[in-house]
Amino acid sequence: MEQKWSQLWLAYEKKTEQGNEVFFRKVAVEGFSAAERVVKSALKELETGARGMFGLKPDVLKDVTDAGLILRKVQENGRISEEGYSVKEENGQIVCEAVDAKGLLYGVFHILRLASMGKSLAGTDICCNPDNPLRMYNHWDNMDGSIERGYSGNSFFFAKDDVLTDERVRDYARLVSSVGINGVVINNVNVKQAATYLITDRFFDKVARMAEIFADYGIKFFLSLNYAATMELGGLPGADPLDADVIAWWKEKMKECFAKIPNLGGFLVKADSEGCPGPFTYGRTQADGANMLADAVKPYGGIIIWRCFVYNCTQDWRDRRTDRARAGYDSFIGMDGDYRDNVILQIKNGPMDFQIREPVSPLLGGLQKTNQMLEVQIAQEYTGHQIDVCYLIPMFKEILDFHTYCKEGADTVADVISGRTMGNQNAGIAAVINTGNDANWTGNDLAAANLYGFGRLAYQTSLTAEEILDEWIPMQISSDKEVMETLREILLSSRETYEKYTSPLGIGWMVTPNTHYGCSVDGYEYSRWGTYHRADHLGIGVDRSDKGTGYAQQYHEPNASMYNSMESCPEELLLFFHHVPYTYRLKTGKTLIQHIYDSHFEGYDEAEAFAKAWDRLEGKIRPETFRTVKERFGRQLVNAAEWRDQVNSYFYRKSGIADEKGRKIY
Ligand code: GCV
Repeated sequence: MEQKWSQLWLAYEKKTEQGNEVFFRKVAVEGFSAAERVVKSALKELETGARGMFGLKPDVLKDVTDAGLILRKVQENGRISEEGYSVKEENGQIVCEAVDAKGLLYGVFHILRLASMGKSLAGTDICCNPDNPLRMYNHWDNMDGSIERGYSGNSFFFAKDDVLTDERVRDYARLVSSVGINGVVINNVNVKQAATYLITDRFFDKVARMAEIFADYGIKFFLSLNYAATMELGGLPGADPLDADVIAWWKEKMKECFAKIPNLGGFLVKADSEGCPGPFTYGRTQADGANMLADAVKPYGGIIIWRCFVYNCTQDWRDRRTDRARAGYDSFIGMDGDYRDNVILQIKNGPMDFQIREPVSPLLGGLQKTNQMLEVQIAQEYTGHQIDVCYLIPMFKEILDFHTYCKEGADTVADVISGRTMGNQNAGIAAVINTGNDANWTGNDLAAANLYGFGRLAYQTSLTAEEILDEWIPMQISSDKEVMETLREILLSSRETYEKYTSPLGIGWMVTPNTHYGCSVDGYEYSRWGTYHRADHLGIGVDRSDKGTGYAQQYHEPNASMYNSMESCPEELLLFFHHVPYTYRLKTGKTLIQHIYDSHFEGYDEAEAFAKAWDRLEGKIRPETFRTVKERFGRQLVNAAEWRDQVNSYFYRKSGIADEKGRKIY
């Protein structure tokens, strides 16, 4: 049957050149029950891959002697951990070992990946264990089918206030488990209307059915909760986390939820944020709210993932003492160590909101006795709406590699969120996902590199951005050498290019309010959202040093001092931390204003070069992909030109300083 949607990197086109098919003819399962649901999925995946690549259906044998591929259960042995696997070719047989079925499934996907990349399986000898216990995708899907910050169609989980459980959900589960994702939150953190009822009989049956599809692929199922459900569903007058009736209601509700949805892992909660209710309303702390829910899910092994995106979104722009960047830390740091073991605080990578460049949130590693999870966004809300190309894995690598100085020897963000710093298991990484029901899932075909790459990075943090592309490009786009090289070049520089033509030096924002696509330099400048650039006729940037809002002091030393001084502050974040005169000389010797001009001209030129390089690949790429990506490059160019012209004209008029190179500025 012709599928209505693409299989992305699981498309498995014919790949006979490496002679890998010998391994796929006969498969034996040893120690695992072939009837176990995740093992069954692993065998099914092998079958799909073998059919596509070699046109054959593997026989499943009981005896390993004749098998080309052996799937073997082993005891935990210091080499392979839970959800880990090894793959080794021995005397013409591929042996995949794992201690549990999830590890086995990941091992099978690894074998398929190598074959699909066109690598020979002969001589394979690898062992992989996941770096992060929790590796999650967060959907911001609404029950009417819309997706908050979605740029690739509508939801494939919901439509018309109902839950969908069709083959697309299964294909989604296959895709994300193939890159190692083990948890999915299906609904938007802004839980309203029908979504509040996901934890009631109105939807339990369908939700449980969907959760079972995920269970087949070793994925735990999570829901976002409405913190005020006690009022909206329970008829109680409030949601005070210390109120006995509220506590009792949630206890009963959780008992019901875990009974009705066996594959439920727990809940994600956005509280006291952007209009969402929360414990602050009752004079309680974030810990009070999170702990109350954590106690209710504890008997069922559930976890509460509590978001730290808490800030005052009704600030007065004239108020220069309130700094949105400070808010997350100020709201959570005082209760470090007060959270239950089954609470995880989920922290956005930066203190603001997924800008093209922000410093790492000081809460990460600032908290030293609390479970932490990193939240990043592959939905390109502020990074080009999946119209503009923006490969985000290099940014995520930077974040993970950042030294927080929280503990000698294990202080990077990667250490903190993997559990290495504190020895905790409830930790991990989540991404706000970029999918929708477009046939290609991600709007721009090239945005699938982020969908693929995030999962791979979450599983194996040491993978480089280049290695991830070397896996993804040949599987989904083409293994042609010129295509590989061109795409590698475009994708690896795409984040910096986007930064250059939008908002360099860490200033961020300057986007069209609400939609967050396109330039509007002052769009948010005189509004309540707390996202200012503070440009005047002399300079630009926000003073967050000890003479300004004091935000830089939220970091451990030596980061606090580094950010505090204009001289030692990394220049790519200069305007995030300092208000800088246009005449200030950067390390390149250029003045700030000249840097702004140059960066925007360069950014546009680079985007133009991407479009031209793509054009040269015509005939080497599937026509549909070629055409749709070409169309997006065209739109990216229009966007880049608008940004360049608006930003340059704005700062030319503000500063009165002309471009040294005399280029066209309006
Ligand atoms: C889901 C930003 C986005 C909102 C989003 C919010 C959040 O403010 O613009 O759409 O809401 O972040 O992360 O909760």
